[in-house]
Amino acid sequence: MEQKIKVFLFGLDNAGKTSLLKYLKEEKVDENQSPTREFDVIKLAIENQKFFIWDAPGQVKYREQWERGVLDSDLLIFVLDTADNERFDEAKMELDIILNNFDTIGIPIIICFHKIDLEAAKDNLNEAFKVLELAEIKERKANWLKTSVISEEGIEDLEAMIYFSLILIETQMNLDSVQNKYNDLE
Ligand SMILES: Nc1nc2c(ncn2[C@@H]2O[C@H](COP(=O)(O)OP(=O)(O)OP(=O)(O)O)[C@@H](O)[C@H]2O)c(=O)[nH]1
Ligand SMILES: [Mg+2]
Repeated sequence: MEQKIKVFLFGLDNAGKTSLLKYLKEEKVDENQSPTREFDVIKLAIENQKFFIWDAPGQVKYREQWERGVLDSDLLIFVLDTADNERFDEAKMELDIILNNFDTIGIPIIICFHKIDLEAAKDNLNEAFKVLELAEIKERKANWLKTSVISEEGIEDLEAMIYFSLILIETQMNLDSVQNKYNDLE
């Protein structure tokens, strides 16, 4: 049976999640991308492996749905609008809610410092690192990169990171099954 990999893509409204996902899937940029209003599940194939990416709606009124949307995820991707430092604290708060969610324990995360084509984003990068406290993320694999659908920076690397996260997931699945067999012996 084909393995179903679920990826939870989240971040504040206007961060650029849907744009990034569209670019990964179709290499297209929609200048008039409208805000997402409900979870959109997009199938993305990388090297014949299918990933089911849940694009979360970022506006405040939809965020309470994230708790349900994140269930059974294999990988988390957090997108930050790096140009908008006025919302870094809000972004950090929402990131922490998901990281502290019991259902996401041990699940790897990729952080995208997005819109890096903008000068403001480049200027804010150090501040973004400090506010998000990535070094403090414990007991899960965390990776970060700079991305943009305008300059295309980081797009191929992001694809590679998503793909290689699969190895981590498979390793964990194998460990789980070894553990189950071991338990059967007892
Ligand atoms: N400069 C720049 N703008 C971007 C980039 N990615 C997205 N945008 C713009 O950012 C705005 C928001 O993009 P969306 O993809 O709708 O953001 P979202 O995170 O999906 O927002 P919600 O669906 O409301 O949660 C749009 O105007 C995009 O054109 C980028 O890499 N660089
Ligand atoms: Mg969206």
